[in-house]
Amino acid sequence: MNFTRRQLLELGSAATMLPMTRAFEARPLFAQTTAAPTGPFTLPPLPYPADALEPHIDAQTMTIHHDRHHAAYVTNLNAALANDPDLKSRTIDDLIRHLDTLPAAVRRAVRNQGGGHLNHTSFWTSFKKGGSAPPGAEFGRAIDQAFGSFAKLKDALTASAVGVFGSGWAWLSLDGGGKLIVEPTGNQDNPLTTGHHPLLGIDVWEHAYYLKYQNLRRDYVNAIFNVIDWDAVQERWRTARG
Ligand code: MN3
Repeated sequence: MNFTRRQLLELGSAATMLPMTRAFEARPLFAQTTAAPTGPFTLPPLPYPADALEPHIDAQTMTIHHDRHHAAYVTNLNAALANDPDLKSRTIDDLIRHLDTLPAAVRRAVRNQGGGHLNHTSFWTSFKKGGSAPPGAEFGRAIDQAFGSFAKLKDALTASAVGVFGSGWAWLSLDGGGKLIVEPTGNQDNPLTTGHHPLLGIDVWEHAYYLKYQNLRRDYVNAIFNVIDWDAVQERWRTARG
C-alpha cells in the first residue's frame, strides 16, 4: 500500500500537532508489520544511515521500505513456516531456489514473503553513499562483452525496470550458462527460481519510489544509478563464478 505525501501529512497532523516527521515516526501505520520477528528469519539492519542515499533515495522512503515493508516480509515468512521445522532450518536462498519442490501449502507464502525477504536483503547491500565508479577490470570487460558497453548495460537495465507492468524487479543476472543478462521478474520473484544467479536487483514496486518520484519511475531508476555499489555487484559476480 502506498500513501501520497498529502495523505501522510493528513495522517501526521491528525495524530498529533508534532511536525510530520516526528509524528510519522512515532505512530506506526501498520501495526502488524512492526512486530518483532520471531525467527528464524530476521530483518538485517540497513548497512548505512537511512539518509545515506539522499538525494537520490530519500530517507523517509528508505525508512518505510526497510522498517515496514521488508520487516513485513520477514514476519510473514516466519509465520508461514512456524510449524515446519524442516523448512525453517533451510536458508532463504535454498528455499527460493527450490520453490517448486516445496509443499503446496507454503509455496506461495515462500515465493511472495520469502522472495521479498531475499530480494530486499540483497537490495540494501547494492548501494552506498555516493555510489562507486563503474566496474573495471575483468568484470568491466565481461559487461562490455555481454552488452557492448557499461552505458548499454545501464540502458538495458533501465528499459527492463521501466517496462515491468505493475510490481516487480529488473535484474542483472547470470543465466544458467553463466552469461550476463538483464531480466525482469514480477512481484517478489527472484532469478534463483529459474536457475539464474542474481547480481543486482532494482526494486520497481511503487513503495520503492512513490513518495519522492510519484509516477515517474524512470526518474527513480535514473537516480538509483548514482548510488549503486558496483564493487558489491562485482563481488557477487566473482562468488557466483566460483
Ligand atoms: Mn521493495
